[in-house]
Amino acid sequence: MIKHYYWPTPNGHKTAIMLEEVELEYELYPIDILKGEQFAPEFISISPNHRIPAIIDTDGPEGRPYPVFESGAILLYLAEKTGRLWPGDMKSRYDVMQWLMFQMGKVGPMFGQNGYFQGYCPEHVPLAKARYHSISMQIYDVLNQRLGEAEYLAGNDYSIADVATYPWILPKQQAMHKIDIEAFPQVKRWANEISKRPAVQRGVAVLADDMKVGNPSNDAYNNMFGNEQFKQK
Ligand SMILES: N[C@@H](CCC(=O)N[C@@H](CS)C(=O)NCC(=O)O)C(=O)O
Repeated sequence: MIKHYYWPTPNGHKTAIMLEEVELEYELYPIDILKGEQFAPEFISISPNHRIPAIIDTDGPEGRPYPVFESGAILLYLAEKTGRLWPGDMKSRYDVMQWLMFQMGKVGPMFGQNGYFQGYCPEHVPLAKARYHSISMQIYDVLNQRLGEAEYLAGNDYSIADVATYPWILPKQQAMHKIDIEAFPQVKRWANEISKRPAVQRGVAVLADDMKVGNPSNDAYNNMFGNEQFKQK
């Protein structure tokens, strides 16, 4: 059984979708990052960088409980455990790996910064807004080019690379990131296709009403972006 430590953000949606896709039995452990629940020592013992998502596989390697943090590692772990959304041959695996790494190393971190400066930063910082918006547009362009030559990010088949990337392209993310999806028709086509998958709809719906984008309270801001975030734990 998988214990899923989760809050409904783009990184959280990745593992929520994956668990629905691979149909493993799981229990939900909400970690409200607006309330600072991510700083509880029990959670930090599972996720040392106090970020969701995280899992514990109660039936891990050698039959022992095994904790995993970092969404990309969790997707790989669940893919390997189930043999799903992760191809068998080496070339196809590394086609997936490259786009998964691109999501983890570029899409998530840069869209995250763009979202912060567009939607959360209490100051108007024009240079930061322009910089992260331009980087995000450039990333959308890379995705658009790729999806013009392949149906899914890693080729013909839907994979964990798509599971990782799709939640960052949801309409509410586009709005926060100030992206006009019409300028990226292949990304629009791909996102539309993925949005029809029942497992994706179930995954994105988990606790969906609990996460509001923008306008956090002072406490929530401090927990996610302010003093609480940077205290030594
Ligand atoms: N690289 C991490 C990033 C996870 C992450 O940034 N999670 C955010 C929500 S999307 C979080 O838990 N924030 C709480 C905090 O920063 O304390 C991953 O992919 O798992």
